[in-house]
Amino acid sequence: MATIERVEVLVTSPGRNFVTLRITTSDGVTGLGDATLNGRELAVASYLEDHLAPLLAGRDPDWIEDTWQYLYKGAYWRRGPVTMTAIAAVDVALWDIKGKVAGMPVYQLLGGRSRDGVLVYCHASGTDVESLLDDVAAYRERGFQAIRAQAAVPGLSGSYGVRTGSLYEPAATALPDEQAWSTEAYLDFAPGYLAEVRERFGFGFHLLHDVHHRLTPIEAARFGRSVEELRLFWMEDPTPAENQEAFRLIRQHTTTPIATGEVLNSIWDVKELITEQLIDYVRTTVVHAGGITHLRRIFDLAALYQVRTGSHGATDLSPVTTAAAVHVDITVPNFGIQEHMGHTAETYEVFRGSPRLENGMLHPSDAPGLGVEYDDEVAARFPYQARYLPVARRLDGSVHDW
Ligand code: EZ4
Ligand code: CO
Repeated sequence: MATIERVEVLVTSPGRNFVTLRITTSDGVTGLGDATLNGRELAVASYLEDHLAPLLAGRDPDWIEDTWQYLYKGAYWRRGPVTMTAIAAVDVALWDIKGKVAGMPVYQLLGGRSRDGVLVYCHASGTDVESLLDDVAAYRERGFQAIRAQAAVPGLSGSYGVRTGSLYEPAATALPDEQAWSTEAYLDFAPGYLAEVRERFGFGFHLLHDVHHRLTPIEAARFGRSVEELRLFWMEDPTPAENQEAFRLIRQHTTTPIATGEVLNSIWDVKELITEQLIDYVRTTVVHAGGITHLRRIFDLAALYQVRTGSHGATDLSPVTTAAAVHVDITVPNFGIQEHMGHTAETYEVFRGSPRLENGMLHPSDAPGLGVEYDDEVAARFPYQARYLPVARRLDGSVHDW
């Protein structure tokens, strides 16, 4: 029997921070798992290094389900992003190892394909409407079939989700950037530019929009209703989801499809959303929702209620997560769409072997395991840098209450 021999926590920042777990067995097989929790990276690194690594040494790497239960139930403290990201990293690394030992890509271990490729959506954004339209045009030319559109609200210093440099990166400052926000200004502005996108480019592609949890339920209901004719693929995170019941009110007022779950990390966090059919797409992903083992459980529950998948895939999810997500996505019957933003060239030097992107679809590697390798030498050139997500303040100076 092979045993887990080495557990390494690797931190690198090739344009942004990534925490990666590498497990090596006594047979010399290695597996990778992403452990990146944007803005709270070192908490997960410590959880893995100080609390999980000592428990993993000597265990049988074959026992993935048992290891998941042992780490989750054994913690006593349940759920939460730090715990679930740490467990996810272990889980994904063990799936990678299992695939390498079996000589199969992970998607084969999960039952094999349900589809030819994984439909992705990209991020178009603009500091004004014209630059957003240019960006949409560029992504259309590159063959993307689904596009998220965000434009900066005029007069507001911080409109979350808008690219300012060459790469979209909301965690861009050494301390949290405090940005002004006005719901009224946003609600007056956003439906108009989404309409302009449809006017200019028509309905022959999927159009998405991310509200980033910035509306109350009744405001979200009004927003959803006001864009119904634009036939959005979804409106994302219309309101925070700690209170799952809040989505019922939105649901009662609009047929605009609803997606949520990128900040949620367990099946319990999405249970009412799914079983009461309050959402159309669940956005939990491998890295923050307990790995492949737990994510499949969420997706299977969702399938019973005609809720489709739409996993988070922003820049803070490493190429290890992209690969793992695509292995899962290609197999699940109720797959909906996968977010894909891509990474810096430096990131792809550290993580080699990402899924292939063609005509707006991602294709998993057929190499055994996940198909991603980590280059320690390149990674060492990019030390950790403190980076935080912004905080929004209302015009009266208070931290926003959503
Ligand atoms: O705010 O990944 O849909 N994508 C998003 C992202 C998230 C960041 C947070 O770390 O909303 O931009
Ligand atoms: Co989002």
